[in-house]
Amino acid sequence: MNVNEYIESVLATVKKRNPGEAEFYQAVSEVLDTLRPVLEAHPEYQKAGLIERLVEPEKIIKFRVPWVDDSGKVQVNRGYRIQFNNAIGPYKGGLRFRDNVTESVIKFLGFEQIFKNSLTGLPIGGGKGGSDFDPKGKSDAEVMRFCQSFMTELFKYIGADTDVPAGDIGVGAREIGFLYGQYKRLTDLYEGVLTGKGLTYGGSLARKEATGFGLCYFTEEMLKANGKSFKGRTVVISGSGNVAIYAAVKATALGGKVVAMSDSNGFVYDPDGIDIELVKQIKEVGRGRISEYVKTKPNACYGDKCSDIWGVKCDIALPCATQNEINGESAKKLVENGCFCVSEGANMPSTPDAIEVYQSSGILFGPAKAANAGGVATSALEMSQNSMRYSWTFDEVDGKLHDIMVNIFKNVESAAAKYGMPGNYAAGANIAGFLKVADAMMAQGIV
Ligand code: NDP
Ligand code: 2IT
Repeated sequence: MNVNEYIESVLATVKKRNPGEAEFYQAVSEVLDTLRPVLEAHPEYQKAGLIERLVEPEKIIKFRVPWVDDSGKVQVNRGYRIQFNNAIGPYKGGLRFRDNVTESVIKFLGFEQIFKNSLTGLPIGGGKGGSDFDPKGKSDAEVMRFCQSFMTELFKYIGADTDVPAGDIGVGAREIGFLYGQYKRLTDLYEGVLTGKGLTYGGSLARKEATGFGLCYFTEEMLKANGKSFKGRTVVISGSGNVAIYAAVKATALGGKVVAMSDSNGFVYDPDGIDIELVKQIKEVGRGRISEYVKTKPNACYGDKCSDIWGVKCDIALPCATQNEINGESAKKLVENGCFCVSEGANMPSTPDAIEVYQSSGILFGPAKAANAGGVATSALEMSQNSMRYSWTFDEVDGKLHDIMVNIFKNVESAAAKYGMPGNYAAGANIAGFLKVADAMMAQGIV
């Protein structure tokens, strides 16, 4: 079987074995498509059935999460933890709480996490989990009861040296606190089993900022390599959660002007530049809606369709909300309006059609696996600090994060060039992330 036939046969098996799981299939085919030259150069991978093993999660844990709401009614959600690959370290990856979470979504996220975690250069394997529970609109007491029920099952499968979950959409400091409290109660262990913890109980300085800051460090490096920078550039950032807010902070600090942000209901455009403190107040403190922004900003306007944010004229777009939020049509709008760089804070925010538009129009494209790896990298730094029973200062962690992101860019850039696709950072990220995992899997035998 030649390499093309090999890839086609693996994809056919993925489709058959995971019926209807569109997001998972999308993530796998995007990666395999870019690995052709690597598989040509390394026939031993095919012989060892490496790709067949890589696309099959090592373990899928799926469970009922019953809890009682404030009115006394019993609610039932579904919990997941997918331990995808631990060739290079304990499973590591976030938990997502959102009503649209399915096994396919967790699988795509877990699969991408393998390569992202490898790119960080730190010893962490790939995993992801979550639930179709949405904390939005729930009371703190309801969120706590849900988190306690979720952890009552999950704790059996995780541990500081086994599998270390963290946050993602819908899981922030509040949820991590409740989850950690219940883990400790069930196990009597005070260990670094979760990252993104509060600063008083083992959290790392700069973890909250890390994904957004890291995204901008990576993007600045990519811009620099192409003779550009954030300075004086107009920036559009989708989302207004953890990643989006700190991307906005850093993009502004690097000289960019952020003019639009969004949530799942709509977007705001502020020609004077987004007031990030106000966004923090609305979203982090008030858990409110981005539409509230225009109440205090008369020059700003609100649009009630979140995808219309891609029609706002900008130089640099940083999608930081969710998967498939930029389709081919939105990508075309970005290009028509002069956008020259798209760098992904969210996981898989661009559809395959959108990526084709970027590539055919020569846009600088920073793929999620590389561009948003700063969050999990800093989670790994939190694990190190927990193991040492020590804490680094903000500047120490931020400095390490910066170096990690610069290194990721360099590795991605050189892998793309080495395998004949210079400037194709999506291919470079997949290849550089894959090679370390592949090498470890080869060394460890057929497991
Ligand atoms: P948050 O829950 O803090 O924020 C999510 C934001 O995205 C909110 O503004 C939310 O709006 C918006 N959003 C969610 N779903 C949709 C949707 N279907 N359409 C439009 N907007 C939507 O999550 P994070 O900021 O942590 O995560 C954002 C993205 O970054 C995700 O793709 C995540 O996987 C990725 N990521 C996160 C990392 C982290 O460290 N947290 C690390 C690496 C990647 P609303 O307020 O209406 O819900
Ligand atoms: O997608 C991601 O990399 C995250 N949600 C962060 C995972 C982590 O373990 O910090």
